[in-house]
Amino acid sequence: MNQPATAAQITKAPAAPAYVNHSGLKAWVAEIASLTKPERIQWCDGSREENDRLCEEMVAAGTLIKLNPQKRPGCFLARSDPDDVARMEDRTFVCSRNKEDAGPNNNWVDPAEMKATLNGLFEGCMRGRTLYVIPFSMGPLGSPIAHIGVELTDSPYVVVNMRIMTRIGRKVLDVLGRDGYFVPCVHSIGAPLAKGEKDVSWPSNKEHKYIVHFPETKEIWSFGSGYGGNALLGKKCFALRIASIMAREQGWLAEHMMIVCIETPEGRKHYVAGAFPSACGKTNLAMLIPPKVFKGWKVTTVGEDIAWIKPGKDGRLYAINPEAGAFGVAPGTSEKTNPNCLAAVTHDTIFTNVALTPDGDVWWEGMTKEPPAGLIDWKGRPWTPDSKSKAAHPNARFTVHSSQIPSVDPDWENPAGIPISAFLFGGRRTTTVPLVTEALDWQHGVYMAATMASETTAAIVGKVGVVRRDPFAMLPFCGYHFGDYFKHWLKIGASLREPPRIFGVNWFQRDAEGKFVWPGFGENMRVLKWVIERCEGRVEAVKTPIGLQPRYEDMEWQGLDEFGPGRFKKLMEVDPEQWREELKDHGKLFEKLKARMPQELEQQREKLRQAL
Ligand code: SAT
Ligand code: MN
Repeated sequence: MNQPATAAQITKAPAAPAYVNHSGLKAWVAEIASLTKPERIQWCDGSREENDRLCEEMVAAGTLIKLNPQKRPGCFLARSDPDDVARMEDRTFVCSRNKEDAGPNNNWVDPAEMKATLNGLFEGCMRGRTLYVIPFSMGPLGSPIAHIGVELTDSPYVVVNMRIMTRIGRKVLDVLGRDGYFVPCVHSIGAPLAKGEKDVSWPSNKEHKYIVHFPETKEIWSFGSGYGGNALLGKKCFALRIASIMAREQGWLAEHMMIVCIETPEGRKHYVAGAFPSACGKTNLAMLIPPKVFKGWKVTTVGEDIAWIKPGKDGRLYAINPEAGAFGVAPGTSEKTNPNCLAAVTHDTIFTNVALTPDGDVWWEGMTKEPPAGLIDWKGRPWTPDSKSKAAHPNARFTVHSSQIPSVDPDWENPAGIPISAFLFGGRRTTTVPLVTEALDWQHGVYMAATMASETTAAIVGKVGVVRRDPFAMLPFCGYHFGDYFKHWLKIGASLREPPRIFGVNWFQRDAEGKFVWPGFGENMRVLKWVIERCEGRVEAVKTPIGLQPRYEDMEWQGLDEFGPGRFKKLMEVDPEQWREELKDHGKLFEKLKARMPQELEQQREKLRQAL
């Protein structure tokens, strides 16, 4: 597939629009078209008209259901195939020339072998369909931190989602110019249509699914799935897996982090970036509304899933949100947990796999206490509270443009990025990990992040609720060996004059009855305020064997009366027994990564062992 198409093939392909000046891009599109054999090629200009036309076509095809314009203007519901509902980690590959470079954290296949497989699968795979060309920018157009990709796809659902999630179309080609660099991303649902064959509402390939990255050539090839991160290739595939490789080569960081701005009553702004695994509340944290007692404090949203971070000339780290929208988990989103998010999705939103109400609105578990009567579930079947399954799929999503989020930060598109004051790292842990712990220094912080773990969620296909090590919340997203990734973090930290402080957090501890101990959501502001005050050097901290913790009296407790010092102490507890177990598990991770583990982290582990 890397051989250029023959002249005959290229002349057969329809000409690109006159505004396309990039001959390399035109040749590549022709090459992929001659491999995949689509019925037609459509260059996406990113316009509203184009979007509306695609939506209309998808409504006619049954892929989208138009929601009630009185209730949700500009909104649509998509129902995916029940076999195509989440990212598939076991079908995701990093095909570097050397197996070791991909690391034990990635599935690896020899690149030549994988290319042969893909060549077979992509041969004629777009027959009867349209090949859409989507030029997209990850990051504000022309920002020195941004990068450009081009996705070729046979899914119109992908086009309309990419238009929300990234900046697409003509304006991107203007930045790309005649010979600018782009990351080539090829996607097919893998469901060619024979002449006269009737299409299904969510075509995909039941037999074969591949999400493949080639680090050396920075190519992305995805086959068989039309869902989320498997298909919207700007997101996890480019902005994390390929970008993490580019970042290492070029001296920056591509991270699975939300970014939030916290402004003190005196008007000092602090930007905090936080890494949490998929479906662990990054979106809620990024859109948090502080409890009433935080008079004068403001929280605004820069990003809710991914951060690209570069060292600035002043020795600080500057971050952008490479995305332009959110692809967030719907279930659990309510007036109580995330009012900003609910307000964002009142119009111009694409919902996927949520339930439909009789009056053409949407519903999901956790939206309201009582489900409305007459629901249709995500599979299109009538649903009542007595039904055995959920009305919305647990990984049901909304796609919404960031500008619709009421709390969006005025600088969310600042091309220079915003300076980071602190990093948070948090997993979903029922026990062991305290509410908040500050690292003693950068190296200790890298150790904390490298050893974080979380219980798995419905965002990935597989078993839910299993504790697994998920370093930096990047386990499914780091495009190379984790040992090298840790070294890269250590190196970046050492180069900074003002490195951000690093904190470990855990909102998810449960008591013996299985109830959450910490109320979470807006109340997380109490932790964030302490984090900010630490950054400003205004409060002391208590040293424990695993790091620094707040004193009870330094946290704001007004309005959370049930939290006396006793309960707080429980939340902050470092149980030596549990931590010795934890340490053993850290050891297992390090053992797996041994070939490339940095010495510094081994030393950190030894220090922790002694402290315990
Ligand atoms: O990768 S997705 O974008 O589908 C969702 C996630 O895992 O965060
Ligand atoms: Mn994510």
